[in-house]
Amino acid sequence: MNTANSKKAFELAQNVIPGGVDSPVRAFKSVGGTPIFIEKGEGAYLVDIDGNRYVDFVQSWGPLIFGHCDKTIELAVVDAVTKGLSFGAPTQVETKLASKICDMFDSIDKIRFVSSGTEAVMSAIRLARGYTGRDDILKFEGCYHGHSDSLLVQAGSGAVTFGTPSSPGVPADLTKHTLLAKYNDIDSVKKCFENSKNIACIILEPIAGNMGLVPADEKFLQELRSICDEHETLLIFDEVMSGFRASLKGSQGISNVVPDMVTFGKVIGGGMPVGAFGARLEIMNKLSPDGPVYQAGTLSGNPVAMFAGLASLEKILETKDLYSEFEQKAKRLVEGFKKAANKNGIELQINVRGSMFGFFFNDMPVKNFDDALKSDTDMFAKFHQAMLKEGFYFACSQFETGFICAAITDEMINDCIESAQKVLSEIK
Ligand code: KE4
Repeated sequence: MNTANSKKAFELAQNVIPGGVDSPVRAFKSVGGTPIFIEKGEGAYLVDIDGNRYVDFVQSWGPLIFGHCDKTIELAVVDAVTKGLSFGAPTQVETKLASKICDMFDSIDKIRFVSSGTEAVMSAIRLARGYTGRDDILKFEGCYHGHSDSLLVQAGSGAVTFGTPSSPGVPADLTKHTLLAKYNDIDSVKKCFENSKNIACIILEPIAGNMGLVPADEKFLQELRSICDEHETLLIFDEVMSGFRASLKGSQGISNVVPDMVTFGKVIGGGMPVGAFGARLEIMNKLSPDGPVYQAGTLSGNPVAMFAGLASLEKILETKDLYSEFEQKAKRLVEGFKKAANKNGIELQINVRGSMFGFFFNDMPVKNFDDALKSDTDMFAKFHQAMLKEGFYFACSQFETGFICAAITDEMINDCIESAQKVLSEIK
């Protein structure tokens, strides 16, 4: 596979952009090789600047549920652009998209749009702190919620539950308000509540996609709900990735547990920059300009992005059996991988939730971040690189999630499984 142009482009990019990329994971550091530079998308495919075509199982990390250049979404964007790119003033399309999302969730009376998932989570945390008057927050090892300071936290020494900064530039003074617990481990959560009577919220990915795909146990979610009720702590579901991907209602289409606040992103922007956070009236009324909790954004609710998101959501609601078809394809794909791996003496753990799928080169089921870290990342890297050469584009890290989109056909799934059988027999 010729990637000469991508190699050249990557060299040039690194002269003027840190790491040559605008988001670190794109640099292929954990899988090796040169990141491929994209020329265009076409339905289920990515085409790189050397003319190579790949079936895209990343879809811009989740937003493109109908694949690239979906005509419906494209027309909505083109039409919006002809009326102007941005006004910094209210538009009716914001109300339309907000109403559509609020109508889908009993627990959401109002929603605020922002321009990224990071912004949505950062704002939700501030609102939870403002609403409860408490400073501490609780997150889980292995869950990623964007790069705002309070959430760039790693486990402190085993004894303490308070986190330490996971990045230079984040003051320890800030992260001392962030407690860390173990995913799917309710005792570690109880320990945090013994160490702090000042916890404003628990935030988690109810279907974790940033340590690889690791769904929370239903019992664990129920216990989190009870603990939050007992301590009057808000439960925040970060569904930036799982929203409209795990099911029409994200984790809430699968679990019976209802959070106090939800963050969204990705799919609700249809490929354009959008994030959002929503909750019941008494919480959202605390938000400026109604309430004292400040939050703002020049391009928040950008009309072009709103029309893209609205077109995406309307198409989702109009498409029959969308998620059952996604789930069938996702299951067939990773079960095909597992069968091929086992045939070659390789252990593979697989997970599926709607259009989301994950596979770990690991001989034990993965229930939390410690388990995920035991995966064979070298094997993952070899698989990723080899599948790229076969024309299949997967997330460039063992600790990410793959996606099925509506443009991916059964034939593409069959071809991918066939390639995986070939690759796994070569790399074992
Ligand atoms: P953004 O700021 O990247 O739009 O959203 C942050 C975020 C928040 N919450 C969850 C559950 C997320 O998955 C994300 C972002 N997801 C990653 C993919 N693992 C984005 C890819 C990247 O960082 O380049």
